Amino acid sequence: MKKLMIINGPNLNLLGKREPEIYGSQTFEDYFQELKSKFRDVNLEYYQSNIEGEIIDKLQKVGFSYDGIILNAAAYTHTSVGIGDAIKGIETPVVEVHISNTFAREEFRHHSYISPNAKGVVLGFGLKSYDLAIESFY
Ligand code: CA2
Repeated sequence: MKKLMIINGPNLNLLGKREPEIYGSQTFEDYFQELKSKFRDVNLEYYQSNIEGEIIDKLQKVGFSYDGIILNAAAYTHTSVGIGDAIKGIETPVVEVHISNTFAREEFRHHSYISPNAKGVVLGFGLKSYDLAIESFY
C-alpha cells in the first residue's frame, strides 16, 4: 500500500474556525477523515506545524521512505528558502497544494519557493486540491 504524508504549514490548524469566505468552513481534521475513507487503498497520514524547522524535520524524516508528500506550506510557501532546499534534498516527490488560487490574490503570494522543486502544483480548488494531489500519486 502506498504511503502518503500530508503536511500543512502555519495557521492551517485554524481551518473551519476563521476566514470561512476564503478557506471554507470545514476543519482539516474532519476533512482528513473523509479523505481516509475515500482513499482506502493508500496509507494516508497528516501532520501540521506552525514552525518552519519542524516542517523541515518532517520532510527529512519521511522524505526517504514515503511514496509521496502533499505539502501546503501556507505562508512559508512565499518565504522559506529552507523548505525549498529540504524538498530538493529528499527523494520522495512533493506535490504542492493550496486551497485558494494564490495567483488571484496579492502579488506576494505569486512566488513560491516550493514550486521549482515540486513534482506538480494543485491550487485554487478549495480542500478538493488535496483530493486531486492524492489522485496524482495513483
Ligand atoms: O491557499 C492556501 O492554501 C494558502 O497556502 C493558505 C495560506 C496562505 O498564506 C497562502 O498564501 C495560500 C494561509 C493559511 C492560513 O489559513 C487560515 C485558515 C483559517 C483562518 C486563518 C488562516
